[in-house]
Amino acid sequence: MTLNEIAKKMCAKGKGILAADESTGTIAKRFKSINVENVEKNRLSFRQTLFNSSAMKDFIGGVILFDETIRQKTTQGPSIPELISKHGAVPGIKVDKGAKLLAGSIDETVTEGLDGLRERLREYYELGARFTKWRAVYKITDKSPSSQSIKSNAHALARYAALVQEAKMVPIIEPEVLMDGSHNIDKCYQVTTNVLNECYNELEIHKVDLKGTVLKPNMVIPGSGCKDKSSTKEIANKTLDCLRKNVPADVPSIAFLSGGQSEIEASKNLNEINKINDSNFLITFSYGRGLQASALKEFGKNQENIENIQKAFNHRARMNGLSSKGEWSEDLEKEFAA
Ligand code: 5MM
Repeated sequence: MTLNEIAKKMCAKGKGILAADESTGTIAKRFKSINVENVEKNRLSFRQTLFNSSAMKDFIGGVILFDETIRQKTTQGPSIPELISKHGAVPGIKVDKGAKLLAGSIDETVTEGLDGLRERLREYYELGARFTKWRAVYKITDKSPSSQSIKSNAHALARYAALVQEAKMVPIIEPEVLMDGSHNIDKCYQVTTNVLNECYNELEIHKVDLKGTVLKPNMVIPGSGCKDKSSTKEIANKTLDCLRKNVPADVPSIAFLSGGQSEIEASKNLNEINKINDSNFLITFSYGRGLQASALKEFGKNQENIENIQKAFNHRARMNGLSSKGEWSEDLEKEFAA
């Protein structure tokens, strides 16, 4: 398969990406919230339960894994990447080493992980990965994001993407403008514009073939502490407008992060965007919390109750599958939940 074909397969109509790449620290927070011990056995058990769900075949085009997970064998025998591929989904891997303090800047980060990346990529390909992910993080405050943070993160994202294509995998480019803060939707629009522009400048300089990439952006949305709430329609209009103006047409697929939105908000907003999507972009989800929150709660209630955990996951995957076609509704949400 060409990189372009893989990028389209991951985000095929009606499907999206499951972001199950929580690093050990992040999964620790998630498990703490449900009183589950953060040990390898439990991490495998939760993820394997999701990857064995019936929704995988119909609604999931790709799964982003963490280094530990891509090396694990399921308790039934096959490796985790084999289990994912069996459902027709593409296994992928998070390859960044996290957002680290950016020297010379106050409280901003740059994502690290370029040293030794070429060698790590070779190994991940052997383990079955066909796409990768790298996340840059930008916080909106009076002083940030600074041009130092926007430029350094874009440079790292582009060098990462070039190495990944050299290794014959599709890079997911994830520049996340965080929802934290009291900024309004227009500020988010402006910052997202600046961030995307700089990313695509650098990607061009580093000769990345955009046809073989996937963009994983934030939606254009007010900060979580903003008093002026925006309607779903306004979020959809501004998000699509921002993407149309700042993402080159060669990019085949755009898969949003959920970024702290509730599961329903994430489905509702994605649906509205797809209802008005008149671009050629395949627009879908690449959700972590937006797909897993309810399933995680069930896992916390009873780890052995696979049926309930899978039921919760299947429902969210199905709802987001509908949203990726602009076919979700509150009625269907209730009908299928029943
Ligand atoms: C699943 O969380 C991912 C990993 O985060 P850490 O490296 O901090 O552990 C994260 O990159 C995720 O893929 C995206 O942020 C999307 O997840 P949400 O929950 O925002 O949809």
